[in-house]
Amino acid sequence: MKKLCLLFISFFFLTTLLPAQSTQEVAANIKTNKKIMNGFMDLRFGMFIHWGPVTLRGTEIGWSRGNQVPVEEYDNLYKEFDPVLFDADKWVKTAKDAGMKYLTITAKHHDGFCLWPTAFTEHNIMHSQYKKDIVGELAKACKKQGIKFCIYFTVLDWYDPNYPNHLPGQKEIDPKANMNKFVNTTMKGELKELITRYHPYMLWFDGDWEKPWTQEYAVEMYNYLKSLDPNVIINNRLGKGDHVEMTSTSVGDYATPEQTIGALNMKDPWETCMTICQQWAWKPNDKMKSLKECIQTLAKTSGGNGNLLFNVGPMLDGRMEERQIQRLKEMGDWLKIYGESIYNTKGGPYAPNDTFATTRKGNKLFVHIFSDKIKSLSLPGLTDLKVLRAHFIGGAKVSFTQETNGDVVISLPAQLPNENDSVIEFDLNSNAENIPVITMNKN
Ligand code: JFZ
Repeated sequence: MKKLCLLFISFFFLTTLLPAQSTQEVAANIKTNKKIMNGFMDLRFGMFIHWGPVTLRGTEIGWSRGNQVPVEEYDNLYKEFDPVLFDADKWVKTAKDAGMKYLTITAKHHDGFCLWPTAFTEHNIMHSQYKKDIVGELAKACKKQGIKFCIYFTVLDWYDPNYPNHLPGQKEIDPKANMNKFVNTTMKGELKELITRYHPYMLWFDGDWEKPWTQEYAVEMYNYLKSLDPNVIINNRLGKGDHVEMTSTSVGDYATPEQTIGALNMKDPWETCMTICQQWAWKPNDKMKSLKECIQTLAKTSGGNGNLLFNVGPMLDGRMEERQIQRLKEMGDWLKIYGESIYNTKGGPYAPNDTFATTRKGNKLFVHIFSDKIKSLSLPGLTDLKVLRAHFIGGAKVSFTQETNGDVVISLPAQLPNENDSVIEFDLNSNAENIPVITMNKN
């Protein structure tokens, strides 16, 4: 009787209470643990790589299919894809020399082409001229050179007949498609291969906005991936909804503002993804960002307490462009001097602007100066603490005064030590990480 009763109670719980639990609550319960997320956020700077057969045309990955490149032509490009100069070690070294701590490759973009030898579709690298496992070689090179290896994977698959949309922006659902089968067989199968073979540190999902993809699929997928690797980090584009900020219904571990620097957020982890040129995939003679823009983007991202996933599109022969390698190296050279004000820091307490950004670590407050037009800078609201000393990283002492209300006024020299971002290191008499967010008055 007792057993029967228990059985009844369990049955009641399973059938009545569990379904009543909203997707929202389920989603909130399954985040990656904080220690792992803190480790990720300490890295601050990673390389995004968008690459595939479409580089034979130099148009945008995925989106140019059926637009600038006819579908029939796009879908056959992989047969002539032969990036003979691809060298995983060189790519990873380029990332390392830039000061990047992780690397994310588009294993599969919306066009459905897979850069690894998957068993789930023939639309993969083994059926190109090249026939080498790009994902595997990058995973190996990252491990060897000591940077974290991560994988971009999109929900979309315009090539697979079971995925209900076959073209960019297609609204009608193909009645012959089978989304359940696509998700449970193809998508899960491919992701299982990726996780168990290459052990990615993070999975960068995309495509949550697609109609056939539901929040229920997302929650189930998150749990499935976590069952394969409980530590794998997952961005918030697995679940439906806002990319820019985490919400109560987010499925995933961190927010993903795109092509724009995220706002200061001391609570939720976030990572801005941004292109070094204009296009995600390689485009000949694409307009490249200046070194100033690159460095200040990284400093502002750190100042807002976020990471920067900076995108490079390698060429059809497998090389990265020399001018991009150079630009990245210049960022790395800046980081060699100023890295302590970026890696392992927290952003804030001020929100970054075009004049300055702040980062902090223990008793140190770092002030990144972007503009050489200012003679002095006021930092308000530093009450209950004392600034002991100040100097430019790698340079001279900085003169400042601290008023009785805590406000600090910095006098800047006519010539700043670095034209892109000169960093002043302030020693405080207490932990800078405990300062609450300070709002600047605009006047
Ligand atoms: C997506 C991809 O489509 C793009 O190719 C690239 O991989 C980037 C990192 O992520 O970009 C988007 C995402 C969402 C929209 C547009 C582009 N959207 O919702 O309009």
